[in-house]
Amino acid sequence: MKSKTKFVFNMLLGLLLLFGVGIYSLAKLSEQPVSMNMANMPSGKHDMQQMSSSGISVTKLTEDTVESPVKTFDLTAEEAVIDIGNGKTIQAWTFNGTVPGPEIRVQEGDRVIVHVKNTLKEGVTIHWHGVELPNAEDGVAGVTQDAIPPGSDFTYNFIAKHAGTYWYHSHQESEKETGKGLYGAFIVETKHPTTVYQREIVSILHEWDRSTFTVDGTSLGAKYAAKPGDLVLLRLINSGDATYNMTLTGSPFLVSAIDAHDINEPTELNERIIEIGSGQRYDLVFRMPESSGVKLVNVDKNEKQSNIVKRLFFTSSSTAKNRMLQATFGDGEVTGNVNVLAQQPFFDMTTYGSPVLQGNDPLSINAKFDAQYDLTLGNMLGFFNGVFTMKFTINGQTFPNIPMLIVKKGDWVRIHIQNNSPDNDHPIHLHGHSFKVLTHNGEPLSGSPIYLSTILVKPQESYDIAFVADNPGLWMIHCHILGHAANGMDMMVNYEGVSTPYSVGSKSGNRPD
Ligand SMILES: [Cu+2]
Repeated sequence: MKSKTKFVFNMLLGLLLLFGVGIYSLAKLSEQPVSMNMANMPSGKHDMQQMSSSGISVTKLTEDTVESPVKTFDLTAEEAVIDIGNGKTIQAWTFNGTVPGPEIRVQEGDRVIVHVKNTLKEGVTIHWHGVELPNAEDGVAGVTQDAIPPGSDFTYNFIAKHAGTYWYHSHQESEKETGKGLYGAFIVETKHPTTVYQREIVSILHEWDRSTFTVDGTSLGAKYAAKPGDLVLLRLINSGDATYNMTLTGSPFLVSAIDAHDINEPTELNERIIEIGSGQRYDLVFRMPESSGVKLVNVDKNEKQSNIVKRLFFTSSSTAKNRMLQATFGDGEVTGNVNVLAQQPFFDMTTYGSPVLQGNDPLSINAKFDAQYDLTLGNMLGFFNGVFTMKFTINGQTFPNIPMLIVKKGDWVRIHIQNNSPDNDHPIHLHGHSFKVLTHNGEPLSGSPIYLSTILVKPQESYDIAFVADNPGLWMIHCHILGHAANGMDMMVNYEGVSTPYSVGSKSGNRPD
């Protein structure tokens, strides 16, 4: 080789090597530590960090010993082959052999005792989504407990304090395990019913491999018996990742509760389209017509096509547009025209129902807050835990580098959430608390007070939310599109002075998302 050619060749080789080393070290640098203690995450407030490592352990934050009626349940995590219709069977991970798992139904004030046995080959937990319970019962692997190992068991013990629609799911590798079927409904009945329903129906919406959609475990369309004139309470739960655009046709309806919180003076809606974010629950009330049926349908609002990057790296954030997601009530024909539903407007929780006197609900935009935080949500291509992928960020960072929010017991906390992702919904879920929605895109709410445990933040939208820090512990706040959570979008809300003996990472095998 001529010396000049050789020189160029060597230089190119050197550059290539440098590039390779660069990529390798970027990937390496993004790898998570083998063991992370969630009480000692970066906070920017060093003194408080010290306190949290020496304070009360989450294991001590258990339910009071007060006497309550006891309801006991047994759940066994086990593999089962599930027929979801349309010729498709799933090698599912189940509780007690069914998907959804058994409905757990108790009364307000009951002590709920759930014995969980794990016969799977991997660890599991149960998280009680939306339930305000003591931290030790929250079921987050590596934060409030170790994942229940194969062949072992674990008992959850808490009092169901507030009536409403909730659900449960595994919070060990939650994207995989909830996706495979480890979920079910948790219903807390009110002790003082003000309305008598002739029918009560629980419908869980789920998706499988981002391609098959089921209502109540079937893609064939669920069928529910109901008689003419029946007043029906329909509890809708989104256990999937996508946002579901759902409406009822054939009867006007009320949204009586969202995320287990009653709406004040709900008004009648006709074919209004409800966007149900992952993890959210909507209670709908309708009366069966005299001779026709009622149908629950998924509506395609002709959203823009997902772009190539999204298709390559992550697709399930797009809105589910699938006719499999439907259910019929009663035997009669449905009178509404399903094909024109897409032109109906969206339901707007920020103007729905009536306000209450402020004295009865003091959390407001004018209240004095002890702590205020800004969370800006986004996504970008990059290395996350050693892999080049679409990562989902809060304030530009990914788990575990997102500084935790630190609160004290009794604090009034306000959080501003802005979604800067160009086309990803982010349903943000706070564990252990309900929060009040104060503003939407800077505008105060004008209808009923809205309390949620998961808020669907659409692209370019913002919300202010507020909560009272009345439940000490180490609590996750994360996107409930579990694929986003698994790619970085989760962080902690930690009370000062709470520690955990558990850790997240490959050493313990605890992976909450
Ligand atoms: Cu998200």
